Amino acid sequence: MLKALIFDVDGTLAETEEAHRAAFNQAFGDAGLDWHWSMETYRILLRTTGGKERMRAHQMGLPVSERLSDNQIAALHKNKTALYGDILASGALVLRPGVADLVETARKAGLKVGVATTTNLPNVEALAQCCWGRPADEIFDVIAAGDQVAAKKPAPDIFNLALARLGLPADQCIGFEDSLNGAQSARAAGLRVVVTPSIYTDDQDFNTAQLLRPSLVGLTLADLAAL
Ligand code: XBP
Ligand code: MG
Repeated sequence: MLKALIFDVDGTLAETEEAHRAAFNQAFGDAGLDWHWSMETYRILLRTTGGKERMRAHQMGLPVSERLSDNQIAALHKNKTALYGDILASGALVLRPGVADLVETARKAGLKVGVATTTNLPNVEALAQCCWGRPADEIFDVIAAGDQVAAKKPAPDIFNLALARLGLPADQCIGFEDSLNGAQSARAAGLRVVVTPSIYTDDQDFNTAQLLRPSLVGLTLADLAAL
């Protein structure tokens, strides 16, 4: 029996990563750093989930004398989050095709709708306001986000937290992801997973997903229940 849908945010609900990349680059400039992430660099850096973790991964390629402390990374990330919020507040994003319909259909059918994301909570709120024009807690029954868990995707922790908050076992839920890290996280939490690759993950291998589609357009609850 299908009781809940659990969505990743970045790349799954909307193509957010160009807004994240712009916010990172602006934060680097604000801090007087000469770091700049091109699309090619960012595709590689996205293998590391989480903004602070991604900055740490980036600086592993720099001389030790140029590396920032954890406190400096945290300050940079705080500004990046504010800048990302500004970008979304300007209305820069739309939901990916099929997302709004599936969320609405699920809610009308009495299913719960949750979020399991690596990005931090203010960014989920910013996306809900930008894309739905409503607060996140009116769209989602539970939100598991960012640093609420110690280990980010591909670890199962964030999906496990969403399941715990829903009070449901994994076999009554389906996860929605756009990336290999995300699909592995959902699978490790015991979920069936639907993958809709995004602009930065279209070269990844999703052979462990139950369903791989270009978008959520036309996907019905009956299709999901049959997975
Ligand atoms: C998305 C991410 C996030 C964003 C940045 O992964 O890795 O880190 O790129 O967000 P997923 P923060 O879609 O698999 O959850 O800067 O808030 O960490
Ligand atoms: Mg994602």
